[in-house]
Amino acid sequence: MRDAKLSTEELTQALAKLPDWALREDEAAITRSFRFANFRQAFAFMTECALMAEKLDHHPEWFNVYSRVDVTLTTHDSGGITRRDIELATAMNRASSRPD
Ligand code: H2B
Repeated sequence: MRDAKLSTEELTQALAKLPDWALREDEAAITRSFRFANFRQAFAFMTECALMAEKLDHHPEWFNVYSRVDVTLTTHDSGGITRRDIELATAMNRASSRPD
């Protein structure tokens, strides 16, 4: 079943709990740039997120250069932001703040 896109109010509430995430200009995705100390840490984060993404069956769009990981979350099947993006963003925040 396709998830419903979040309403403006639901989105505002969800983003209030994700202060490091921004709404993309077209309002169809949320974005965050993660910074790490080095490539090893950035890649460890990506590895953990990749496993989480498989479990959630929800996958990030991302771009990595050295210690930086730029993430875009959107639900392709729904053409916008759904609860799945909020769940994955929350899980990615947690993964980024875990010690090695
Ligand atoms: N990830 C994201 N970001 N959006 C989706 O709509 C999506 C996904 N759909 N991962 C899933 C996979 C779907 O294609 C499979 C068949 O469940």
